[in-house]
Amino acid sequence: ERLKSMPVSVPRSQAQSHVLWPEIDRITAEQLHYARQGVGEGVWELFAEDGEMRMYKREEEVNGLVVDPLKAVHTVKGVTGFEMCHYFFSPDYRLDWETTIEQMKVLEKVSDDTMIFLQIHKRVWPASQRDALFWSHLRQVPDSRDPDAQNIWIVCNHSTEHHSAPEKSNGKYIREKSNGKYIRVFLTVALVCQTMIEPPKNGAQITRDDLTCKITYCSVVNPGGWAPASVLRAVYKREYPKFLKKFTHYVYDQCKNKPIRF
Ligand code: 18C
Repeated sequence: ERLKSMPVSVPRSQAQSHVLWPEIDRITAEQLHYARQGVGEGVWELFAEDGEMRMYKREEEVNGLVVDPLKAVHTVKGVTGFEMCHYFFSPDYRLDWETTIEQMKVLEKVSDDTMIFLQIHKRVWPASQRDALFWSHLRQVPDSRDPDAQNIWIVCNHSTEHHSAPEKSNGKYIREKSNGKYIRVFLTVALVCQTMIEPPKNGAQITRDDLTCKITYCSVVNPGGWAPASVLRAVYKREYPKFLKKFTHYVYDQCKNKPIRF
């Protein structure tokens, strides 16, 4: 009885005193909820499939700009949800797996689990080059009702503003020469990962063979300015599957000879 009523202890983020905290907290919770909803009911259209990976989209436009929401599910053996989220969140590994980036900078380290990033992305012909400024937050899912909750982690990325990189002039803070040529995209992205453990027989130690990571990746990117719809759709149909395959292989490779981290 006593155990039942004990709160699940999830460490509180040190980012709580930051001005962005209410927004970070709210959007992360919303994205978690959204990620956990399935892809049934015919609203989502499958557009890519490879092994365990499935990618779905919904075609949507806002003021003539393509903003198709994307939802992907994947299952990867041998890694934990924490490991996946750690490699997705940390700036140290970003350039190892992120192939759409030209430059990346941490504008502010709010705390160990919350940072503000500025990224310049590769240009896609014939559109203008894009940049993205967003907060990124890593957390363990605090939900005491779900017995598996301790095994769920989320990284949420969401566009924001920052005094050190106003729109249209930010390039100069990374690059010597800039004339404010970047169009800023607006993004909301969530990576939610759950570790499933197959209990080893006769109480043996858990090894990587006993682990399966269930991944959900959700993304909405508003291109922020003119971009031809057909090119944009062709780009994301190619780039999202490429990303999820490359990223998950990368994490698998990084982790395979290291101790398991939950
Ligand atoms: O989630 C991912 N990465 C995170 C860390 O970087 C973060 C970043 C999100 C990416 C936002 C997209 C930025 C625009 C990119 C411009 C296009 C670059 C393509 C280059 C190809 C050589 O959350 C993983 C991201 C996975 C890949 C995303 C591709 C998204 C395409 C969306 C198109 C919208 C931009 C319009 C550009 C004009 C195209 C005609």
